[in-house]
Amino acid sequence: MATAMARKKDAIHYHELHRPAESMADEVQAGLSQTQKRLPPKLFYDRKGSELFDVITRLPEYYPTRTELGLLRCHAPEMALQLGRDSILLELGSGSSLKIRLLLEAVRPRIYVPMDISRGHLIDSAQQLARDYPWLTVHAACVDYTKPWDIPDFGPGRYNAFFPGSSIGNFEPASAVQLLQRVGQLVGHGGGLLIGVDLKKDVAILENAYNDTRGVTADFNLNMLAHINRRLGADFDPGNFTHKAIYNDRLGRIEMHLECTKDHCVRINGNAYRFRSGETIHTENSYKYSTEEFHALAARADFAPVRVWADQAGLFSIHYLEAL
Ligand code: AVJ
Repeated sequence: MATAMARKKDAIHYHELHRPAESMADEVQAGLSQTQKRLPPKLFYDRKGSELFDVITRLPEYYPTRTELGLLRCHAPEMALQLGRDSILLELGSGSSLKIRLLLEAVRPRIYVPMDISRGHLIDSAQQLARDYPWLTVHAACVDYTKPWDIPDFGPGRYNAFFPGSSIGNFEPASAVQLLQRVGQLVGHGGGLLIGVDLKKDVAILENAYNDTRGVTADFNLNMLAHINRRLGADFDPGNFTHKAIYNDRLGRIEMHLECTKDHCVRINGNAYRFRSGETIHTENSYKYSTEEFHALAARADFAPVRVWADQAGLFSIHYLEAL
């Protein structure tokens, strides 16, 4: 049981639910062996990547974070009414745990469970939060939520999940359904899900958000190669790749790629991978959903729509749904 792994770290309880070393080499090997090479977006988030992502969230072109924060500020009381008080509140991909601050006073959960793959960043953020909200019990869990996972047993009570940032957009629709099904099992019948979903919109706005003029998104994308070098002793030269982000209109998603600029080989764990100039490594999808599309997706995971909040310009939405 996961609880056995709980350790008190300063002001928080910590749960180690992730065994990264077992899987990373296999996932990289599998992804780079395909005709269209691919690497999973979770590999963006080493400490440096988490820091770069925080810079992205403040860029003028990157509207999602700013817009979602505005919605949270504006509608926190209504959202709190839906979530109810004294719940056990899980957060998927909690990152710096900044968004939850806008809800905490209104929601007053009994237990807050930030979950993230970036261990150091998770612990620092959870500890800071616990210091700032002394009344709150914090159970931080290092989790790779792209794999089946369980949470410690927090006993009976109302369970809610908070999944902001439109990270659900990183998943292929079929995998998104699977993840939401898992969330539905964790919160149980009648449990709530408050989830941020990026809306379909003008292509220029979308593409600019992933091609910022300062090149931070490019650094974020390229940092994945440095992360793999460090963790797996690979010899990627990031100088041989350039950042590329385009909107795929047919599939309704932003695609990020690392485009190879010269023929060369990369060695990882005793294997050699051949790269040709012009080919790409597909590093991320970011699906965009209309409200109707997202309701249909959620229905496949047995979540019933209850409320949706969106900004005036129709850039971003936050859904509250209930598990059937
Ligand atoms: C964290 C997955 C929501 O898809 O917009 C930002 C990640 N990638 N810029 C997104 C990201 C490039 C982000 N999510």
